[in-house]
Amino acid sequence: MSLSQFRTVFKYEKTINWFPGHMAKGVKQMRDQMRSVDLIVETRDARIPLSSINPQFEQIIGNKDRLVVYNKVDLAPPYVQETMDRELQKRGQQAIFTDAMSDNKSVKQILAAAVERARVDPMKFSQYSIMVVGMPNVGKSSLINALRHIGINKGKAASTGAKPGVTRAVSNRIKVLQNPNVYLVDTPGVMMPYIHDPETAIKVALTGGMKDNIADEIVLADYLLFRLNRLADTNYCGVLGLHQPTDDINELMAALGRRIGALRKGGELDTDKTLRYFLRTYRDGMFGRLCLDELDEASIDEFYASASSGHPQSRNQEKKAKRAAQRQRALEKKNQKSGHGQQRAK
Ligand SMILES: Nc1nc2c(ncn2[C@@H]2O[C@H](COP(=O)(O)OP(=O)(O)OP(=O)(O)O)[C@@H](O)[C@H]2O)c(=O)[nH]1
Ligand SMILES: [Mg+2]
Repeated sequence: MSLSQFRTVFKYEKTINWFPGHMAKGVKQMRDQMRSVDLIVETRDARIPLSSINPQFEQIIGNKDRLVVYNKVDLAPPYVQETMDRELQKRGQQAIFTDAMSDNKSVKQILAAAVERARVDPMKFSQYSIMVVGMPNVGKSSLINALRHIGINKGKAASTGAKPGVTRAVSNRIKVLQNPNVYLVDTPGVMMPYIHDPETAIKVALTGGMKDNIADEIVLADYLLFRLNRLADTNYCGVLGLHQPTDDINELMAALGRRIGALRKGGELDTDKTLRYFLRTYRDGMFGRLCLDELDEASIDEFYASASSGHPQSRNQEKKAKRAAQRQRALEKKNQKSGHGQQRAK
C-alpha cells in the first residue's frame, strides 16, 4: 500500500483530561501574585504552536504585559518560527523562539526584552519581576536556569525533568540579572481543565505535556504514525529499521519489537517496551524536526476563532469534566490521608 492510500483522518472520540490538585492551586497562586509581576513570559512548545496555547492563561494574564516564548525550537521545523512570528504580530503579541538546552543566544532575547522594559521606568530598574507560565513540560524551569546562568553566571535554581508536573508550586523569586535587577518566578505547568478536542489532547500528551498513563499509549503511537505518514515523512522507516511505511500501528509494533528484541518469554511481543521505545525515539527528535499542528492560514484562523468562541456546544461536557476533576482531587486527598499516596492519579 502506498502513502496516498493511507488514512487522511484520525478517528478518536475520547477526551483525555489531566488537571490534578497542584494545578488548581498553582492557578490560584498565580492570580494572587499577578499584581506584583511586571511581565508574563508565556511559554509554549514549538512542536505544537497552537495546541500548546492554554486559553485559561488569557483569563489569568488579562491585560498584563506579555511575551510569548516558543521553546524547544530545536525539535520543530524552521517554518514554525516564520509562521507564528507573523501570526502573533497580527494579533499584537511579541514572540521569541528559544532552545533552552543549547542556544544561549536565543534565550538571551528574553533578558534583552526585560531590560528594555525595565529601563523605561526608573522604579522598575531596581526590581523587575517576571512570572514564567505555560503548559506542563514546555521547558519553563529550564529557561529560568538558562537565564540565570547567562545573566549572573549562577547554577541551577529550578528543578527540571523529562516528565510533566515537576514544578508543583509557584516558586520564590529567582534573581537572573543585576542592574537592572531582574527576578523570575517559576510556576507549575497548567493544563486546560477540559480539552475539547481529542486530537489536541493527543498532541499535548505526545509532546510530553501529560503523563503517558493518562492517555492511552497505543493511541499516542497510532496518532504519531498517522502524523508521520500525513507529513509524507517516511524517515521513521530508516530510523526504526523498517522495510516500508505502514499505516497499521500493530504491524509497526510487531516489526519494531522484533528489531529491538522487545519480546517476552515464549517470543510474545512486549508491547509496552516497544511503545515506549517508539515514543521516546520521537520525543528525542530522532524522526527529525516535526510540527504536529496544521499551520496553514485557514487552520490558524479556525483555531483562534474557535478559542475565542469559548466552545459553547461543550459547556455541559466541561461541567462534567470539572466535577470529575473535583472527584479526582478528593480521592487524591483521601488516599494521601490513608497513606496510599502512591495510588494518586497524578
Ligand atoms: N530539546 C529540548 N528540550 C528541552 C528544551 N527545554 C527544556 N527541555 C527539556 O524538556 C523537559 C522539561 O523541562 P522543564 O524545564 O522541567 O519543563 P517545565 O515546563 O518546567 O515542566 P513542569 O514543571 O513539569 O511544568 C526536560 O527534560 C528538559 O531537558 C529545549 O529547548 N529543547
Ligand atoms: Mg518546571
